[in-house]
Amino acid sequence: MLSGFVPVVGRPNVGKSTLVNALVGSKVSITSKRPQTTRNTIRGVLTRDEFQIVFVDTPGLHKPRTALGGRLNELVRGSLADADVVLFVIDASAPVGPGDRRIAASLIEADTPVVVAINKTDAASPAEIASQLTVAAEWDLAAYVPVSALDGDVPGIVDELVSRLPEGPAYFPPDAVTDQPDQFLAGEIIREKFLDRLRDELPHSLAVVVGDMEQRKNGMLYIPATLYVERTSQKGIVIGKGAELLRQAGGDAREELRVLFGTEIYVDLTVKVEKDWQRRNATLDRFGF
Ligand SMILES: Nc1nc2c(ncn2[C@@H]2O[C@H](COP(=O)(O)OP(=O)(O)OP(=O)(O)O)[C@@H](O)[C@H]2O)c(=O)[nH]1
Ligand SMILES: [Mg+2]
Repeated sequence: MLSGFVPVVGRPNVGKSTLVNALVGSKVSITSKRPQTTRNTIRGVLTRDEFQIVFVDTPGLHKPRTALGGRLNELVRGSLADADVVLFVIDASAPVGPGDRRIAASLIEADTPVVVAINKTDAASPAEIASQLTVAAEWDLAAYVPVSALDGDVPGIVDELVSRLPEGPAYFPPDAVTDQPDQFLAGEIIREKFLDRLRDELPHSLAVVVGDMEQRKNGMLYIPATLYVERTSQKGIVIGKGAELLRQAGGDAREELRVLFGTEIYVDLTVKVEKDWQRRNATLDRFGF
């Protein structure tokens, strides 16, 4: 069969994770309107008789301002080193910028084939799409495909990728969509529900660490999660007035986890302050970055 690894790269917030979910046909990676939502490399697998594509969703490439930011960029570079084909995502609804150009330049240097997805076509006029295409065409990469990941309108991407894959083994069982441990996935879904409801800079300061999950005798899956913020003032915001935010976001997470794991869920949330964790290497190690 044809098989290989396809890192999905681009600036923060261009829709990489939404696109991976649309291509895999299952939610493997959380998404949000906040930049820098994805903080790990997340594999999403698409298997057919003739091929297996292992998509590797990656954090948005950006100018790092913290130790975490630096680590995230390194993670993307590492995933590019193992690439068979690269899927480079740009935003059709915003002009091609210096961030996109920097990424394009580094991709041109490596000689892995690059397929460019021009995403968010639903939010762009035909003239905007055409203009972004014209600018990006100058990079002379392997293929250019306009898509709307949000609408699940992603025609042609899979064909463009498969036609450039080498012969290889199936890296994952045919029914696998991801290789993430349940514990990690649960933490991500909890984090997503807080990102949906938090404003300003706080999303960057939030980390979620899930402890040992336990199937209880009453049929409930018990999920203990600690939410880490960077300052005492943020703790109150995450909890909310009368613990309202904690209850609402916790409820959203419980609902999605119930469907995902097919069992009743008890999400036990604790909020702690871990001062400036994004900037401290020891904490980043402990949080698994
Ligand atoms: N209108 C529109 N919005 C989209 C589309 N794809 C993604 N989005 C939105 O763009 C925002 C960012 O999407 P993500 O998939 O989280 O973006 P990302 O590139 O993974 O972001 P990072 O992980 O932060 O780098 C979310 O609000 C998505 O709903 C699209 O095709 N059309
Ligand atoms: Mg993402």
